Amino acid sequence: MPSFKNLALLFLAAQSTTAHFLLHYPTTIGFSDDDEGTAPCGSFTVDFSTDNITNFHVDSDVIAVESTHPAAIWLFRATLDTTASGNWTDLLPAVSQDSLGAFCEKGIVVPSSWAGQRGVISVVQDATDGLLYQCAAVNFVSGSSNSTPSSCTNVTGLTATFTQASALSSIPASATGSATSTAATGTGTGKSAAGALRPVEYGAFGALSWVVVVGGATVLVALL
Ligand SMILES: *[C@@H]1O[C@H](CO)[C@@H](O)[C@H](O)[C@H]1NC(C)=O
Ligand SMILES: *[C@@H]1O[C@H](CO)[C@@H](O)[C@H](O)[C@H]1NC(C)=O
Ligand SMILES: *[C@@H]1O[C@H](CO)[C@@H](O)[C@H](O)[C@H]1NC(C)=O
Ligand SMILES: [Cu+2]
Repeated sequence: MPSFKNLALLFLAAQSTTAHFLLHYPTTIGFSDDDEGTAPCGSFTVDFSTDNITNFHVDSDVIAVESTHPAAIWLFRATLDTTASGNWTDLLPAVSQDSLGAFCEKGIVVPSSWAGQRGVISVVQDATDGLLYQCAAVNFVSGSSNSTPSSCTNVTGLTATFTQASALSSIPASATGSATSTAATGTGTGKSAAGALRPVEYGAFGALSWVVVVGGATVLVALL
């Protein structure tokens, strides 16, 4: 007879096969498996009077996601536009995750001048089901987060590398509008805050190379 624990695991497995991806931190404004493909927030509308609002530290904080697709490319971005209709700032280059499961990017930096203002953190995933969206309503606060949420974990064997993603760089900011996307801190600055992802060489918009430290092994990744 299956134990309670096994049933719980089965239940979790069944659940996660239906969820394209989950935004664990900062808290999502809503998740709908069927409508996660609806830009800009997976069919949900930001509403600061009802949403669960997270304090997000401008100098260093985390974004925790969980993918049920075997491989995915992520875009992490933010805006002071509380309608999430545009004015996006990319927080990192696109990140390619080469495994299914939990992924937490630490050391996310947003412009320090945003402290004291409300805004939206957006996560976009490009994977087998196309572009999928989640948003979090946040208060940008000064300083660095001094605690890591328990949801901030990496699946064993995770590899994550910066990449280029044409689908993500041309995503619409809304169903009808066009995206205005700018680099958060400029190419080559602030990116070392991204934990083990370290840039070693930059091109204008073309060639990027990154040193990626994965489980102690260092790999040089060169991308066209
Ligand atoms: C808000 O988010 C926190 C942390 O994830 C959670 O514990 C709480 O239940 C949420 N509240 C609502 C109303 O969703
Ligand atoms: C757009 O973002 C910039 C900061 O990146 C901010 O100064 C400006 O107020 C924003 N505009 C709108 C309309 O949200
Ligand atoms: C997860 O892996 C990425 C890429 O290697 C790294 O930057 C990040 O700090 C890791 N997250 C945790 C919680 O260790
Ligand atoms: Cu899916």
